[in-house]
Amino acid sequence: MRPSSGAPSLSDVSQEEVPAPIGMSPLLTLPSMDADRERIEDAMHAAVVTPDSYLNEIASHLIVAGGKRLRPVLAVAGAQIFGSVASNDVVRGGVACELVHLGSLYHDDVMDEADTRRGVETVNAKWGNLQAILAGDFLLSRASEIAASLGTEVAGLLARTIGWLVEGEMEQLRHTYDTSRAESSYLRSIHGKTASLYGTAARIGGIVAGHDRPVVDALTAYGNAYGTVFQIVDDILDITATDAQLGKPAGHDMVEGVYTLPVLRTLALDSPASAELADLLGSPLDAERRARLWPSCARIQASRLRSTRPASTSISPRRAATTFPTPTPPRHCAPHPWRCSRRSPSPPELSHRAGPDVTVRSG
Ligand code: GRG
Repeated sequence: MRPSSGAPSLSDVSQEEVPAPIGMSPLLTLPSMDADRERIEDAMHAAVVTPDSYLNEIASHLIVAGGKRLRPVLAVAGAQIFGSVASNDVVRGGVACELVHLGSLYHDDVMDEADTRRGVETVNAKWGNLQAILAGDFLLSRASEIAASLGTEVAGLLARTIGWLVEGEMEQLRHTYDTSRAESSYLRSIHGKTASLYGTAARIGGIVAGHDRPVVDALTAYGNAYGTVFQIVDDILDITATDAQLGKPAGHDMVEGVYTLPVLRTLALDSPASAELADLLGSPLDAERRARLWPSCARIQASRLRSTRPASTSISPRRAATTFPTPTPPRHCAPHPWRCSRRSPSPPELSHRAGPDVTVRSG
């Protein structure tokens, strides 16, 4: 049914018309970043080497396939804010975070029964679920080993962050096919599953570089905000980008019952697009409802995340990063403010542009 509002159908807003989504992170344009990324690449490959050639191949599969390496990039950028060169330990700290990210992708692809990632076959599709789970565990073990070599604070922080990833994923799981999912649940989930690892990467960069605590805390807040925005953009792209642009199937989240911010905002609208979407979602899709999903997505694009709520409910990256319950660091970590609050120190002027400038606005 075509809505009377004149909202475009899929033929009006084809996937081809969507602009290429993946912009270059400003972090990658920092002066020394080309050389630093080579160091990161070498350290990534070195970290997963084992005498077992079978495990070697499986554990390095997604590393070879590519990836942006944003977590180590953030650690290095955090270490360099006063102009010094990042040490090898900083690079290794960032690599530990990237290995956690990678291990979580191995497990996530098993849970989702995913076939493609980074434009190649997933580990589970190529070798099987058991191999993917074990290789994911191996990546986590290597990450832990590196973190332990950097001291108890880094080791404790990384261990706690793995817990946050699981908590974020569990929050998402708890609300599968829940069309009345609150935005607070979405924000809690993306903080755990994505933003916390970015915050930890930036924090480890600051700790290992020996920066003062207020600077380390500011870097953590920056990393959390960066990761929050990153995930919101990722969730929008899941609806607006093509399979080729993503390197994995688009629209996957909605089909799997994971209702993210653009979907929740659309459902909250008093509009034909909202009514149509609500009719489609709420349970696993049969073939007929699945076929109607893309045209509905075109209308989500057309709605441009506008909601009927007043502008005061807008989520800025900073607000989004400060909305979650404060995670508690492990006991042996020095206490630190995990979110910006009036009591937290103001972030210092960073010597580079601060992350993607994205605000999700209503109204
Ligand atoms: C075993 C650590 C562990 C966790 C278990 C499965 C799970 C709990 C968590 C998965 C969390 C998850 C898949 C979050 C999504 C993170 C995300 C935004 C991935 C895409 O990151 P990019 O764009 O990917 O940085 P590349 O390919 O560039 O590395």
